[in-house]
Amino acid sequence: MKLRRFLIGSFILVGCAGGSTSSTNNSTNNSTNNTSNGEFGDSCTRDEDCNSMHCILWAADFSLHCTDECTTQNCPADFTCRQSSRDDVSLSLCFPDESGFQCTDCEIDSHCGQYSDRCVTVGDSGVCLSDCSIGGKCNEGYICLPKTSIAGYSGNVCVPQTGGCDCTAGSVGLTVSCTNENTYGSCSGVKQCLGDAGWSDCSALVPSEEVCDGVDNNCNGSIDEGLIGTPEHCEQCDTPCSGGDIEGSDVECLNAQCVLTCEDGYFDTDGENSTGCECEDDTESGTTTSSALLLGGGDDCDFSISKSNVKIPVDENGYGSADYFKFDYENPWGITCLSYPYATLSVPSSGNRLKMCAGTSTSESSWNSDYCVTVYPGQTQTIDLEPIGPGNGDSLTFYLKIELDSPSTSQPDCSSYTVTCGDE
Ligand SMILES: [Ca+2]
Ligand SMILES: [Ca+2]
Ligand SMILES: [Ca+2]
Ligand SMILES: [Ca+2]
Repeated sequence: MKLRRFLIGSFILVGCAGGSTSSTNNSTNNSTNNTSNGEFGDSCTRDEDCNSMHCILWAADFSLHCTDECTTQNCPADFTCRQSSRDDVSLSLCFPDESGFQCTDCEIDSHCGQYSDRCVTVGDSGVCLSDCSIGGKCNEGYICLPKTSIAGYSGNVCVPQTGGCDCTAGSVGLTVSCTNENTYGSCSGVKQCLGDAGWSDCSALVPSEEVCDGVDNNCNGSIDEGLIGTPEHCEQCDTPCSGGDIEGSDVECLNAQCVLTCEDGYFDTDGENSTGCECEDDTESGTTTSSALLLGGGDDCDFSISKSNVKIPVDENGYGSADYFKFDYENPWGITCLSYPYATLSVPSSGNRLKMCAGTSTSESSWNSDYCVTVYPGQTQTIDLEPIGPGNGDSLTFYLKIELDSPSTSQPDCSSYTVTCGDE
C-alpha cells in the first residue's frame, strides 16, 4: 500500500491530468527523452508543458511525460488507449502498457493509482486491474472481461487468463506489477510467473541514495535532484567548478555556469576560474594618510628608499584601494646640502595608468595639486617636493597617495609598481 499512496501523493503535488497508467518493461525507452518541446514522451511537470495539455505519470521511470489524446487503439506501439480517469469517461489518453499496479493488492480503487485502474476481487482478495473499455486491449496473459469492482463499478478490465494473480504451474508467463522498497524510496517494475519456480525477481530498481548519474536512483520522479547544478555537478554530472579551494576564492553554480567570486582584497586578474582569485592586494601600504606605510626617513643628502611589490589589482569586477605611504625628511645642518626631497613612481609596461600625489598634511584636501603626476605604463615620473630651508634642522613628513588614474578604463592587472622617496 505504501507505493500506491506515494504515487498518488506525488501526482497530486504536480497537479497533472488523470488517466490509467500501464507499461511494459521496455515500453518507454524509445519514447522517453529529456528535452522538453512538449511533444509525446517529453518530460513535463504540469499539463501546460505539453502541446496536448496532458502530463501523466509513467510507471516505468516513475516520472511525468507528455502524452496524447486518443479515441481508438491508435497509440504508438507499447502504449494503450485508456480512459483518463475512473470518474470521467469523456477523455481517453495513451498510457504505457505497464501501469505499475497490475495485480497488486488493493482495498479501494484509489490504491490503484490516479487513473482508471480498478480494485477488483479476484479469488479471495482485491487486486488492481487495468481498464480496457476502449477496444478491449490487454497485455499478454490478460483478457478483457466485464467485472464489478469492490466499489461497485461495472466495466471492462484486464483479468489474468489463469483466473487469478497467483503464480501457479498454470500461469507461467503471467506478468504483474511489483515494487522494490527500502528507506530510500519505492521503485516499480514487473515480475513474471516462472511456474513451479515462482515469481522472477522484480525488474524494478532497488532504491538507493540519489547520486549524479542521469538515473532516478530513489524513484521519486526526479533525476539527480539536489545534485545537478551544484558546484560539483554544475553543467552536468561530474563537471566540478574549479578554483573554489584557492584562498580568497569562492565558486557557485548559477544557471549551469560556474561563477567565481573573490573575497575582499583578492582579484581574478587572469580571468581563469581554475586559478581562482590569484591576485592578492598588498595589505601593508595603508588605505588612508593616517594608516600610511612608513617608507623610512632621511636626515642627510642623497638618500633613497624604494618600495616595490606593491600593487593596485584590477579585475572585471573592481579594483584595489589606493595605496598610502609616508616618509620623514629632516634637513641636515650643513648648508652645503641642498634639500630637494622627491618621490618617484615607476609603473611596469603591463600595468595601468597611475596617479601619485604628495602632501605634508594628513588632510588630503589641503594638498597642493602641483604635487601630482600621472604615470603611464612603462614610464617613471618624479614629484619634486617642497624644499626645506637650508641649515635650519626643520623636519617634515611627506605623504604619498597612489591610485588608478582612470579606474573605469583600467585593464585587469596584478603587476607591481615601485615607489621611491629620497633627496637629491
Ligand atoms: Ca530521484
Ligand atoms: Ca541520479
Ligand atoms: Ca583567476
Ligand atoms: Ca595595494
